[in-house]
Amino acid sequence: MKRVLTIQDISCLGKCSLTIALPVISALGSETVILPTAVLSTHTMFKNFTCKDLSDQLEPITAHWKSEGVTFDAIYTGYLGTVTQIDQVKDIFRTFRTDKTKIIVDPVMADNGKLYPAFDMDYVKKNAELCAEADIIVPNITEASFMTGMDYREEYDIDYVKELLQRLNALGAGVSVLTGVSLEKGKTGVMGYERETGEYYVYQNRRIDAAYHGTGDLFSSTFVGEMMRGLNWRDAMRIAADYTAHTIEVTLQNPKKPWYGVDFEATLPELIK
Ligand code: PXL
Repeated sequence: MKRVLTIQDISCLGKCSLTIALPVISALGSETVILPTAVLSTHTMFKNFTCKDLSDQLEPITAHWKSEGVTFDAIYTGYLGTVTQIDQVKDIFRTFRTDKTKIIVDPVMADNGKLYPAFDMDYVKKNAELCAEADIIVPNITEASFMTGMDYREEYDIDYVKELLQRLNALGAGVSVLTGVSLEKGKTGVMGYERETGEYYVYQNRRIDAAYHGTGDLFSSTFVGEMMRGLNWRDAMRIAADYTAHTIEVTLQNPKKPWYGVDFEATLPELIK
């Protein structure tokens, strides 16, 4: 069985970061080891959330694992809290990276052209450094534009996306997967670039006009879980895009109209079939 380490916060209520990564990657058949970077009462789109930073726990926890001889087939990082925490995560990569460890970085920090409340340009720069250490990165268009210094655009063509991917590629990771890429009216999806082959890969499906929190985490967690099942990055990206779109559609049909997260619990049985 593959073993994945995922490093991100626990938002106790909110369906994002670890509360998505743990169930999804486990359901896809990999042992999922978690390293919580902070405990929040909810994700940061709620008002008045509490937050306990766990930076001082990262070193003792990982030192214990090291002394136990633990190894990982993948390390997947998502939302992190601070610039110093990203430096700690870089150390963790150095400690546990082997020839067969896939490092997947989702530089969670922004969406819809804006940084999330806790972040600034120093954080953007640090996240770009973290991306340089990854095998695969999965930013959305906003995060990519911040990290590459390109203008964020709501409307664009494929040349804009190719340029973003080339600049992401220059950051250092071997595969760059951009999420939230809409190349035709009524469609949205993903587009990736692989340095070794020089190939682009586009996958588009229907666009659903709804924005939920945690959908980026759902995409990335599914992507990681599918890669660990042995799929190549293109197939993993396609399945993760379909699954995320389907889950948004199912959530929209929920008469209770959830606002803070998607109903992935309802769709997970279909994913693992
Ligand atoms: O889904 C990304 C995410 C993860 N964790 C926390 C967040 C967010 C997005 O805002 O606030 C705490």
